[in-house]
Amino acid sequence: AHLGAELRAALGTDQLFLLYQPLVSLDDASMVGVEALIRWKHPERGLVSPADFIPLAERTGLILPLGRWVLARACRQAVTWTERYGDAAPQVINVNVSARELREATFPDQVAEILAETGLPPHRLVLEITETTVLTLGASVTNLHALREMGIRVALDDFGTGQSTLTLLHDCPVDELKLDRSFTQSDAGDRRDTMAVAVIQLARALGLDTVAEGVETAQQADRLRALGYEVVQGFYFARPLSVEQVEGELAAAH
Ligand code: G
Ligand code: G
Ligand code: MN
Ligand code: NA
Repeated sequence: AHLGAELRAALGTDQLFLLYQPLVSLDDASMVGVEALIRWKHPERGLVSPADFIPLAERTGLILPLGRWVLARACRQAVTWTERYGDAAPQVINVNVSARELREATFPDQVAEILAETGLPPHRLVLEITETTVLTLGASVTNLHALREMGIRVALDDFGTGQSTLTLLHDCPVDELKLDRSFTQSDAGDRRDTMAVAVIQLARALGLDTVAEGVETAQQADRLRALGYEVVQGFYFARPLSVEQVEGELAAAH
């Protein structure tokens, strides 16, 4: 059958599930948060990458119910972990949001409903959007303001790979910059490393938090620490983990 139709049918089944990649403090390697990442285990095709099915879901509009499901599932999981593991539980839950979702006039109300249903405090939710998403937002920058007024945090994902960055930061209300992994993974002193230097200076000047993505080696972690980055993500510290794997780590830290 058609992949789009199969994705529609998969919604609400356990073919779709979330993995959680830790956000780690460079200070003490503690798990300060997790990013929810969707996975689709197709019965015949095996694991289908979200890089393939999210664009499809965006084209068909299925991203709207799918995105609501991701958000509700992730918020509920964060609350469950806090109930079980207290302060050892990840403080924030990051959820990726597509342009199509953010453009919906009802999106802030939907998020508010999910927070009310799950009991997750708004400051524990971080919505990740891309520069491209913001550029296609148009009038719906209103939605970003509404979400931030509710106390929800907004992060610019893959920061540095999009366009019109400075204008965008001026016009668009965000709390956090996620340095794209192409800058994290460079060698000290090369051109891309210079971007890592510039981004933390920019973030400090604007009062924004930072996360450096895609840390794969101890050298990269040391370099980022020296530059002043405090929170990172990447395979060197942890891959996207199943619920059971996260709970294994939390039980050890509890
Ligand atoms: O997890 P992975 O690296 O395979 O993700 C590939 C892409 O899919 C990334 O750009 C990531 O942001 C995106 N992605 C993963 N999960 C979600 C989700 O729940 N919603 C949206 N909109 N994008 C997601
Ligand atoms: O676009 P976004 O930043 O949301 O993409 C998240 C994706 O990045 C996840 O699918 C995850 O698998 C991938 N990822 C996370 N850490 C690393 C890393 O250290 N190296 C690489 N190459 N990919 C990573
Ligand atoms: Mn992301
Ligand atoms: Na990311």
